[in-house]
Amino acid sequence: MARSTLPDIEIPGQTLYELLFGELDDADLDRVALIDGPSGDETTYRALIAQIDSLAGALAARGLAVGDRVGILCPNIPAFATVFHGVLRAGGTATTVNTLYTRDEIAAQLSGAGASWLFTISPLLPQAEAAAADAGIPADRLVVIDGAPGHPSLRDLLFDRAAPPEVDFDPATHLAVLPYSSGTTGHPKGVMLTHRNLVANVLQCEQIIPLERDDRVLAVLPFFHIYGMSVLLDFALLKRAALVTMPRFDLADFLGTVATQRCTWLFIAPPIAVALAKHPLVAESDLSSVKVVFSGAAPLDRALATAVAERLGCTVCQGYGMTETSPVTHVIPVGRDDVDRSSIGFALPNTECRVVDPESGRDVKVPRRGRGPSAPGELLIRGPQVMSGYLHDDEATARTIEPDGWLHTGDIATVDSAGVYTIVDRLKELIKYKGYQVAPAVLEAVLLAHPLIADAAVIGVPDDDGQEVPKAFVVRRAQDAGTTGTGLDEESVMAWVAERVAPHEKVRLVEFVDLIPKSSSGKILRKDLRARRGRHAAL
Ligand code: 4UU
Repeated sequence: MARSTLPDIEIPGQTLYELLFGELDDADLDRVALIDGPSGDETTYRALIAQIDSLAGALAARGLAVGDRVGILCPNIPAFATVFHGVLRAGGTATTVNTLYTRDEIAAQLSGAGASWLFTISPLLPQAEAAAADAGIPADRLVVIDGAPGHPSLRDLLFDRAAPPEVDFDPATHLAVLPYSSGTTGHPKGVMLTHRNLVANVLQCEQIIPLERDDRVLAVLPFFHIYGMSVLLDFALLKRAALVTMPRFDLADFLGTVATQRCTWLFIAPPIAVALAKHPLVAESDLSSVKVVFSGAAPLDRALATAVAERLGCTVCQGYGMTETSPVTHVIPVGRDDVDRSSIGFALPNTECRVVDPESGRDVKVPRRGRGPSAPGELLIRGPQVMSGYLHDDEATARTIEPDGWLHTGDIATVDSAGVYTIVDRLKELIKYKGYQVAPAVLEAVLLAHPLIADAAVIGVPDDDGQEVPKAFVVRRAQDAGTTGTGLDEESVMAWVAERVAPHEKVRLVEFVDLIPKSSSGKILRKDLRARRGRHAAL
């Protein structure tokens, strides 16, 4: 067991609103908090806080009680910050929904989380309306931020001019957010994160990520995912930096926005690093304002990190974390050029780590100085950023968090004598496609519903750029076996899945097999499937 090499910090008993917006002086209030990338429209901290307070007041006046759950299905626009922090300010719990989700996926999350309100934007209204109906959310509680007939708009709520409510809850136990994650296995589950979890994580980040007031931070990573939520929407605002929002990733827009807005920090996931390293458009763009590119959410290759650093003339760093840890647990400090870019750096303050051999259950030995990394083992985390559990799923909670607080990450890591951790493999079944979670169990259920499929398993394999993509192994039904053309082929399998899941969850490779390897208890032996393809074994 190892504590962080950094000194512990005190975690105050504040709400997230109190921490972020409790103490701004006039100079801070006049600073720009948010810039809408496409239009360049600016929102000051003063305006943002006024909107957050008004929205909290309106929600309370319209019946939102402390602890009520509110869905947010919205891309990165400045109003996301108002809605998110307004809901938390009123004592509500925000369940942020992936904007790519199908109507059924949205409905499952809203129902699972028990949401009684939903905020969305008019282009997403068809799926939002259908999902809200399934989840029993009435039309007057489906707020369409930019307005739509039959629904309140954000403007309507702000025009109530209601004073923010006096709310009373314990930040240590009150749920601030319920993002969804499939964790180590199965379908997505509500991750219960308290105000204390989020407050702790932004303060932990502050010790190791040197973002400053004058920084201009590109916010293209979705706020609905924990990385964008904590690191951008919470941490960058705590630092009084300016967030430049982009509703979707498009390379030309991305490069244009960085150049126009003179962004200094880019928080990205590895597929964007691939584009930055390789795409010809990058050579034509003015990226001279960029000081730091910070990658997370999936493994960053060392050569890729070097290529980006050289091409942009900036520092490339990496962070690691998961929804269940609010999310950040490890970061490469900006000034430490001696630290390997393919590592995840050091544990944050107040964060304890173990690397445990999954076979023996024993902690691996940390080698002495100069002896290289330890043997690999599962990374376990304990700290104030660890979730309180999965919503309505005691079994998954018990499987993931030990009684004494250690959280199983499902990732395989090594550690060296200096306390530098490196993720070398994944024990859990989760797939990361462009940094998004893809749960094999979800895709396997969709595949098994096909009348011509007898059995199926899905794993992640690397594409030509080294990025992970979902691949299905499929066993045809007996009557179809051996037939070609008439029955099941790769395209029809991919199309079947594509019609039923969000775009990032599509199966992108298919291989027909005679049998899915399984253990005696019926668990899919994913390692055996990975081993079928030698060059994929190291993912
Ligand atoms: C190898 O993706 C996230 C959180 C991302 C994040 C957090 C803090 C990025 C930067 C940062 O500073 O959360 P989830 O829940 O969607 O996915 C978690 C999983 C991890 O368990 C691991 O398998 O995503 C993978 N992962 C990484 N893998 C996340 N970051 C890394 C990484 N290297 N740097």
